[in-house]
Amino acid sequence: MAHAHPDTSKAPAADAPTHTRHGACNLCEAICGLTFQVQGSVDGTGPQARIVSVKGNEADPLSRGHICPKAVALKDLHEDPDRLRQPVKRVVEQGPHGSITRWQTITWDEAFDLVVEGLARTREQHGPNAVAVYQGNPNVHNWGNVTHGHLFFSQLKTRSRFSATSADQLPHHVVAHWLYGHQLAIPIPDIDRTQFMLVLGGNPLASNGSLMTVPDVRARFKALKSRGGKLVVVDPRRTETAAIADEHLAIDPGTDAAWLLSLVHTLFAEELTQPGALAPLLDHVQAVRDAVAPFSPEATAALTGIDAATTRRIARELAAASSQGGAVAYGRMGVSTQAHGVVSQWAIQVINLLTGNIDREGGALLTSPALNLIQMKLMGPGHLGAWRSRVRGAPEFSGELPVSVLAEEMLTPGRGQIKALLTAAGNPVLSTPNGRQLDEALAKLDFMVAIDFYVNETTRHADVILPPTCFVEHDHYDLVFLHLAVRNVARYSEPIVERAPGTLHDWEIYAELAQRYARRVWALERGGVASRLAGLLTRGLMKRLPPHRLLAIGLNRAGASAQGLTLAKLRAHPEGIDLGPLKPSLVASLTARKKRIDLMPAGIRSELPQLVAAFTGPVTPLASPSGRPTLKLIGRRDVRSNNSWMHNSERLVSGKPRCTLWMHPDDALRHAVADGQTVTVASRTGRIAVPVHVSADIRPGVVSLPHGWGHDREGVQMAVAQAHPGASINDLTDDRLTDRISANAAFSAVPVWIEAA
Ligand SMILES: Nc1nc2c(c(=O)[nH]1)N[C@H]1C(S)=C(S)[C@@H](COP(=O)(O)OP(=O)(O)OC[C@H]3O[C@@H](n4cnc5c(=O)[nH]c(N)nc54)[C@H](O)[C@@H]3O)O[C@H]1N2
Ligand SMILES: Nc1nc2c(c(=O)[nH]1)N[C@H]1C(S)=C(S)[C@@H](COP(=O)(O)OP(=O)(O)OC[C@H]3O[C@@H](n4cnc5c(=O)[nH]c(N)nc54)[C@H](O)[C@@H]3O)O[C@H]1N2
Ligand code: SF4
Ligand SMILES: [Mo]
Repeated sequence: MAHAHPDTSKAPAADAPTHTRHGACNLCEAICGLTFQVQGSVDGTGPQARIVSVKGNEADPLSRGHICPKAVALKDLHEDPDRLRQPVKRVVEQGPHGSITRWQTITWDEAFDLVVEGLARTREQHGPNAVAVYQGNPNVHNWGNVTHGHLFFSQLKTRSRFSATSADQLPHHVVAHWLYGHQLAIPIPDIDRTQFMLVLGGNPLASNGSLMTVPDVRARFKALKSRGGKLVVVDPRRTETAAIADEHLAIDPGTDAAWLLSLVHTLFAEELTQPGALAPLLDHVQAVRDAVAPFSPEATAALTGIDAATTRRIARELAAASSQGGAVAYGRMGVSTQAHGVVSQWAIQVINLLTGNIDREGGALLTSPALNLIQMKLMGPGHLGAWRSRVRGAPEFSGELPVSVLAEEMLTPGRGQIKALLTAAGNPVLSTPNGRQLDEALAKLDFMVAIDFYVNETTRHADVILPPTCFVEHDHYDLVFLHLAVRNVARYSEPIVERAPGTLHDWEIYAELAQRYARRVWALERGGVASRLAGLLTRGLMKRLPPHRLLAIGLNRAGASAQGLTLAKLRAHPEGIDLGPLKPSLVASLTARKKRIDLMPAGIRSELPQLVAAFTGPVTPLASPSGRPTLKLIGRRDVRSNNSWMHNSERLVSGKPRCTLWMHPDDALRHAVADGQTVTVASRTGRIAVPVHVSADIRPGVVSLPHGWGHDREGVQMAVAQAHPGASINDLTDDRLTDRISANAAFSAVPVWIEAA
């Protein structure tokens, strides 16, 4: 790989002139527009540039100037001395006091050779499924991974594919696929026009929204209230969002499905259904009515902790608002990652459909992005259970197995056992259930490679790490989150600064890997010489087609350029181009895909009868070993944290430790623990020590911890994070607790107990 670079090694002088650059933040789904002040060269002609300041871009039609403290940390990431800029390989040496691991910098050429050889050899020896892939969350936040990643992954021909999706939003995709015929057909709440918003298991004031790209959500909720609308939050904790809501219902964790079925029950029982324009398309309405009959609000109240009168009132308020401007139920992480994630997300869609709020202003709508991945068929409609995992028999979804089975597929001998792993922009040791077990399994692999710029809890197990550039060093067009935004916007950002000499973008890494791997496994590939040659040629071509060229082609294909939306125009408007509010479009896209909406998919039809006893019978306390009182563990996000990987920025981790166990005063009394005291929390899978934060803002019997902490593992090379390690909630969560239908990780309501204070 020869990359010519001018000498940019000198830092710009302190009084060097500053330039203004517009970009976006890719850290979370809000994709806020940013304005950077940059000193030095931004085009490679002078000393390497330095970011002087980061501010919100007032001219951005979506984010309107909003940012959060993490945006400024993009500068810290750029400057972080711990961030890898060159490939490294792990070298274990025998010293006088035992073995020592060190990371040796190697050339890109050597690194690619090692990776291709390591993966190809495993495939030759153990078959394609012995090579696994785990793709973490930033893959969808970095468009080069979206445009070029599949080139390489598809070549591996492995069924052992995993991603953060199954520790997150998998139920949304299953339900979208079942109801609307496409895994990405997720209706987005029309927050700017609705009159009633019911939020379950989401805390957008901390997370800045999810499956709802909604920068400046606080102002949008305020506007909802000032136009006479209502915000209701259902969450076991009185979150930042619950605190500004009109009403907060502190539900018992893991019971949302029961409560939502009671809402559906009430809509039928009180004749509140009004499906509106979609009515002629709905199949099996009567079957839903019959199936929810046992789940009256009275029958589920003991389980959920929400009294029947409140449930009935919420159903009535939602129905009333539906005929006065629109209402929408929205559920996120907290309801996806539980034992009944799919049933919960299905019930949410059913409520929105039965009240006529899907595909209408003020309800929830599909978006109309300039590049529509559904319409352009750039993503398949999805499939569930086309095959099952080897050990547990968990279903695949759209070619991926749930990450809860990853460790057991590595640890269980037999044909198809995973022997090699590629992680790309992921940290599954901290982010997947029973992370400690995975940590141990990774240490036993024959070969591991990570595409990542940190030596963290996961990548420390790699044989080779391929580090891509960081966000401000490459251009960006948000292929995924512009699809999920509360307003239609198109925005392309140039790189903010010149990349460091000799570095590669993610897409370049994939393009190179794809080409070299194709040559290496030539003999293993099926198909004739012609098809194999075509594959090689495509890969050679894709190496010459950077993401922005594909964007230009895509805009043309989508017909967007016909309406004047070209790459040149996007370049002239780095703040973004407003394409207007969400518009009804579901019916048109439905007819093209799947003509009707089956309200009662087979997976739900067989599931509901099985839930009657559990949801409406006597409430059984959680199993508790040796008689210890058992608490239900849930998660938590903090605005200054970003999953597991922004903890190496001093400004984001300074101040009081945030990895604390929230506990209700009654439980603190029962366990004789005081605020600030460190306790050992245990579960079936492990134990961790964390300080307790006593607060009446959490439901009794429930404790909450944030995820993404636990940086004290040996070999991590992130100095700031190591100085603020915290402990990993996923040493307590359980790979055996999963959603009954999709096998998505069930992080909510994990039984834990306090071992020692
Ligand atoms: N208990 C519990 N567990 C959870 C959650 C929870 O709420 N509770 N949340 C879950 C959710 S929603 C998610 S999405 C997952 C996230 O889980 P993961 O995706 O596994 O983990 P992240 O912490 O996002 O790690 C991202 C990694 O990508 C690297 N990275 C960042 N940018 C780039 C880039 O541009 N290119 C490359 N190649 N690498 C990059 C970072 O250095 C880091 O190592 O965690 C899940 N785990
Ligand atoms: N600051 C910050 N922002 C982020 C991230 C981050 O790590 N930090 N991560 C990003 C990612 S990858 C994602 S997916 C999104 C997630 O965005 P959100 O879905 O908004 O995530 P959380 O803030 O974790 O909110 C989940 C809420 O569910 C509640 N909850 C837990 N269990 C239950 C339950 O059983 N029932 C109900 N009703 N509620 C429950 C929790 O108390 C919590 O308030 O955030 C994104 N934005
Ligand atoms: S809310 Fe913060 S982290 Fe999310 S995109 Fe905006 S600035 Fe970035
Ligand atoms: Mo996520």
